[in-house]
Parts: sequence; structure tokens; C-alpha cells
Amino acid sequence: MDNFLPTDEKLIFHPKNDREKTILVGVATPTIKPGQAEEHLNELQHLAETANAEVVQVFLQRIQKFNPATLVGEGKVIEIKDALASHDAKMVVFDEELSGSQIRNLEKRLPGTKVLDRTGLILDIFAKRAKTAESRLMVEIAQLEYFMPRLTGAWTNLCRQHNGGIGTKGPGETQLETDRRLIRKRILDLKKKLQKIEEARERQAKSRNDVFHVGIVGYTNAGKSTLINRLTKAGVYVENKLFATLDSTTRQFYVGEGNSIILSDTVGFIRKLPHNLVDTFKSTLGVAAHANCILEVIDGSATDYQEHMEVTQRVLDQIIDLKTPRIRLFNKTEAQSEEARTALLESFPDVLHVSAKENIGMDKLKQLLIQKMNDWQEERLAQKEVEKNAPDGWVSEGSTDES
Ligand SMILES: Nc1nc2c(ncn2[C@@H]2O[C@H](COP(=O)(O)OP(=O)(O)OP(=O)(O)O)[C@@H](O)[C@H]2O)c(=O)[nH]1
Ligand SMILES: [Mg+2]
Repeated sequence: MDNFLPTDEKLIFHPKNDREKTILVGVATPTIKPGQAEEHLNELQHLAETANAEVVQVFLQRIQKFNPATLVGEGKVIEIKDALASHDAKMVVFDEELSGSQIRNLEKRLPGTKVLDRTGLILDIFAKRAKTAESRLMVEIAQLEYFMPRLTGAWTNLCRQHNGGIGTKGPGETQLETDRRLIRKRILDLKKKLQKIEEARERQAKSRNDVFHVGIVGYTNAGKSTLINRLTKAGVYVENKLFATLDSTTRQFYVGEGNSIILSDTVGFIRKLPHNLVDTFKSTLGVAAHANCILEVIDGSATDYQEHMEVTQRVLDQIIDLKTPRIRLFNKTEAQSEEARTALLESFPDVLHVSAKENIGMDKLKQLLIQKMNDWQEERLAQKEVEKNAPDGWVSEGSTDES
């Protein structure tokens, strides 16, 4: 069982293959603002290209409510089928999450087609990007949790025991139950291994307790890695693709007068990330959870930057103490029009505008970091003073190692 999903079988798009022709499908309900559905689909296209797919057609259906059987309406399924045939494509990706039965129904109506959703696509990218033992464990847990309720039809070709290929009938119920039991056990084993790594990370974080630690967070592609490279020459991989970074990188940033700050780059956030994925990735994001200050990078040139900020906030709510001091940056300022920049300045007068790529605003950022570091040092000194004067055995709330 050690290799339930052999490395290559974890990938839906195989890197060696030619780019796989793919059709994308988005659904806009009346609650979605005009333009928003198109932005979501653009992002899905970027994700598909990151996964090495060739997008041949994009559908957007406006509907009152989702069709429980196939998500989109019957007529749209027929249109998709015709489009798949005319492009000779064998893959369709939905922007919304599909249930196991929706995948089954769609595969029945679109024979010979791999049907997946945004999460499946993200997991595929994660599987390709995972480099360290820690991120490989996280990806495998997330994949198994995702595949378990979908263990049927095309998904079976991801499972070692069933090499039935695309569109073949799934295993019988008894076999499925056995598979699910084995997968649950595998997930538990992997989680135990991951916990050990997390504990080691926590010990490491505690051993660095004396140095001010800043976690760089933000939406995927905002420029987090470019920023850490700019500040520390970290040499982190940067690319105009989503999820370029999966493993966190930690570097020292010398700020003068014998002081250093620790900066950590983390995995980017994205909208519609299922809860279990955030949960699993808490380990990498744990780097941010232990930070003394959060540096949030926002792509100020993105038209949907506000949604990026909301998504970032929702993820942060789950992983950090909201009292943690925060610095916000609008990055890519040189790529914005004058009007867009002015509008941003009016709406967010306290947010710094920088360009990590063009080296704009870095001095101001450094000053701000030093200021936050000084505040933190002062607070620590005050805290130590309180502890020194406290009666024996009394420990104040803020003085535990977790702080
Ligand atoms: N125009 C412009 N592009 C930038 C700037 N900073 C970063 N980029 C570009 O934005 C893209 C993403 O940069 P990364 O640094 O990889 O972004 P990231 O936030 O680390 O992304 P993930 O690791 O995918 O979450 C790359 O093509 C960068 O060259 C900037 O200040 N201006
Ligand atoms: Mg990155």
C-alpha cells in the first residue's frame, strides 16, 4: 500500500504527453456579478494551461439554478458533446465542484471523456509541483480525500488496481468499499507522517523565537516569490503560472544595525479552494501561522484584486491569529494605469504600492518592516518584564511558546 497512487498516475495531465485538448465550462447563477464569471473562467484557463492542457473551447452557461444530475442543463451537455467531437478533445473541466454522481452522469453522457472540476485540476498542478517530502504528503492526502467519493468511471484509471482506462465502467460495489477502506487507512498513515514533520517545524520555529519572522502570503501569482527574491536574493522559482510555489522558502533579510528579519514565502491562495485542501495545506501555511507579522501581497494590476483580497482574508481567518500585525502591499504598480493607481490610493490610503519586479517602493517596505520589528521587540521586552516580576509559577497569557 505504500504507493497507492504511483507518482505518474497521480497526474491527470502527463508532462511528457502532448498538450491535451480541453474544453472548459463555467456556470453563472444570478448571484454572480456581471464580469465575475468571465474572470473565474479566465483563471480556470490559466490553471488548465499551467497543467499543460490546450484549451480549445470555453462555455459559459447562465442558469437560474444548478442541474443536480449534470450541473449544466441537458441542452448544454449536448453542445459540449458536439464540441468535444469537433475538436477531437477528450477532456472537459468544470469551474464548479462536481459531486461523484455528477461526474458519473456526465461521463455517461460524454463517453470516452475525462470529466473533472477546478479542484481536480488544482490537485493535478499540486502533484506536479510538490518537491519536498512534506508537500508530497500533503498533495497525496488531498488527492486521496478528493478521489475517494469519486472512485468510479474515469477516476479508476488513477487507482493502481484498476487500469480500465478512460470511460470504462467502475469497479463493483464490494471492490469500491475495499478500496475506500484502504484509502482511509492510507490517509490516516500519511496524516501521522505529516504530523511528525509539522512538529519538527514547530520546534524549529520556537528555536528561532528571538528573530522577527514575517510570513509572505497572498493570492497565487501576486508576486510573493518575486518579492522574497528581490529582498533576499532567495532564488525562488518565479513564473507567470498559478501555484509556482508549493513549498515554503525561508530566508534571512538583513535590515542593518545587526538586525535580521526572517522572511517566509508560502503557497498562494485561490478562490473556490475546498475546505479539506486548506486544512491539508495548513502545514505549509503553518509557516505563516507562526509568523510575528503577515506581509500580504496583492496584485494591484488585477481587475479582480478585491476578490483576491477577500479569498486571502477567508483563508487567513482559518490559519492565523487575527491579532497578528499585517502589512499590505499592492504589487505590480508599474503595470497599472495612472487612473487605476489613483483609484486604489483613494480606496486604500494605508496600503503600500510597490513593484517587486521593477524595484519600486522597496525602501519604504524595508522601513515598515523595521518599524514592525521594533514594535515586536518592545512588546517582547515588556512581556519579559511582566514575567520577571510575576509571582512564581504564574505565566501570563501572551508568554506561552505558542505566541
Ligand atoms: N508587472 C509585474 N509583474 C510582476 C511583479 N512582481 C511579480 N511579477 C510577475 O508575476 C508573475 C508571478 O510572480 P511570482 O513571484 O511567481 O508570484 P507568486 O505570488 O509567488 O505566485 P505563486 O507561487 O504561484 O503563488 C511572474 O510572471 C512575475 O514576473 C511586478 O512588480 N510587476
Ligand atoms: Mg511563488
